[in-house]
Amino acid sequence: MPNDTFCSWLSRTDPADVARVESKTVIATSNRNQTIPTPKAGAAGQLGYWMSNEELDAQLGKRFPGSMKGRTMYVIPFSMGPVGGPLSKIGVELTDSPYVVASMRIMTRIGNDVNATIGDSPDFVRCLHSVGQPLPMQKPPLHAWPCNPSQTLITHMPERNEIASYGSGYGGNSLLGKKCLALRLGSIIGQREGWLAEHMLIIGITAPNGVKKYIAAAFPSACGKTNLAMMRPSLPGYKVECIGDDIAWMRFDKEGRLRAINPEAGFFGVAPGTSRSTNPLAMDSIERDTIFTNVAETTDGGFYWEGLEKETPKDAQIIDWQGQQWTKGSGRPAAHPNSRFCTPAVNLECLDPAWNSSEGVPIDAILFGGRRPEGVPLVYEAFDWEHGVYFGASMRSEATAAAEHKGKVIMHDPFAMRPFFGYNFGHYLQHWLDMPAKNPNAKLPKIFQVNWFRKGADGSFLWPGYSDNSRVLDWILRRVNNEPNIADTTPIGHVPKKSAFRLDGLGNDVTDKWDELFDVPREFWNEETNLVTKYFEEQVGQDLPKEMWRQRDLLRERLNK
Ligand code: OXD
Ligand code: MN
Repeated sequence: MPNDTFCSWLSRTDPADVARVESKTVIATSNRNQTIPTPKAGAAGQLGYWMSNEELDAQLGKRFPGSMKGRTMYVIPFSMGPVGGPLSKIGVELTDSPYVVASMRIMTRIGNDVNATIGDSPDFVRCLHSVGQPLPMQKPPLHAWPCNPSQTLITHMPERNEIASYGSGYGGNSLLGKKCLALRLGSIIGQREGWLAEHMLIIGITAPNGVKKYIAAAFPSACGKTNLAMMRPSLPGYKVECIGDDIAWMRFDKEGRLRAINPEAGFFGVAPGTSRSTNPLAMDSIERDTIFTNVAETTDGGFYWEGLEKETPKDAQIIDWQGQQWTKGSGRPAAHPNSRFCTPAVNLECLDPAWNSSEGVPIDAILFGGRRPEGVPLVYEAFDWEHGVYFGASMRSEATAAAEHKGKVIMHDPFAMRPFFGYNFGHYLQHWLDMPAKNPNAKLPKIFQVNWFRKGADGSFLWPGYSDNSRVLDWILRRVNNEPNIADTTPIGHVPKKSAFRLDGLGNDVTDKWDELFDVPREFWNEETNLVTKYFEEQVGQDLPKEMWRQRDLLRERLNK
């Protein structure tokens, strides 16, 4: 790639293997209701797919025997979290994909010290992966990317501490430490052991007075988590440092502080939209040691994707993600919308000094967010923990390219975990609700909802986002510090007082839009509440904790007072 000294790699995949495949991702247990809620009669369940252990054995038996024939099988011992740390977990992945080996080398801690930790203990997750194309193949694979999309199946077996994935080489389908272990199995282990495995970034924010606080934030896939995790604040004197951009494992310690680690060791970021203006620090870190997947390439060996137009010479020749000549205006994207960079955490200039700390960092605030073009204010704060859990449970967001969903429909994505719940979402909610009672000395983080994506009547974004999101973080930290007189109360939560919010340095084109940005339209919110009610009834039914109905009722009351 652009730098002669350091090496990077471009992989092109078979166009039929470009994203996570949620519809082929299952959890097998002996008890269906432990794994997924029972949807209302006639409704299709959206909160995970269950399989019986017997059916699973039959499906795996049809796929795995002989599946690696002629290929090299690699054995990868890996640690999620610092090796030997009290919050960390060990896995061993067998795979026939060198791409997976190289990517796991970046995304997890692998090697002999992990082996030493395993010792004679059977307490590790057994992970099996095959691209599902024994040799010889009848015809050579497209782009040297063997896969078997029609037979793809990604399976989790919590009762056996096992994961088996067949047919796909792509990201979350094949790097089994990530979504499979750290989120799906992780959430089950967390429920059992009393901690939380969440689809959240973790950042440290140092305010101009030198005081540092950590926050965790959940956003659905491809909603700007990596950009927030590596933000360069526009507010003078602020510093943001990154612990992780995708997954947080969190547990209350003896002193009642919620401690978080990032179980990963690299970033598997969505490439399109990443640029010197949106995420300069990511751009610096991907100059070397990086595996690119399905991005476009310039003929002089550089990378290219949508969003890099201004940073690429006008006369650059571009080869698209499928290896074809590409010209601007051709009507098709140069890079696949879910194309990725996979880069080691240690490349990142703003990596937090505590990123490798095995006991984790103390979390003072939890944010939930999504892409909401209408009705949802820039930021608002929950009245208490239970109300915050309702924020997470009722999250909705525009679909993105990270999985197989199409179009800009607004989807329910509770806790940004819909594709990643390892067990029944109703029980997951109960686990969150039980945290205060089970940790009586807990210093509960405050909970906030954020939305960088609200649009005005003319269809343009009301808020500049990116580095200016530091203004939102500033207000959040001041709320965490209990600064008086900086919030007003609305039916949906506390919002900033305009006079107390750092708008200095923003033009009138932004500040004049304050009322639109923070409007809480009653009609919209009543309808939103109805949609969430329908979702809870259809998808979660009897498994929904009564506290969620109570929060729904309180919200309706406040809206219609
Ligand atoms: C990811 C995802 O890759 O959420 O992080 O899809
Ligand atoms: Mn993710």
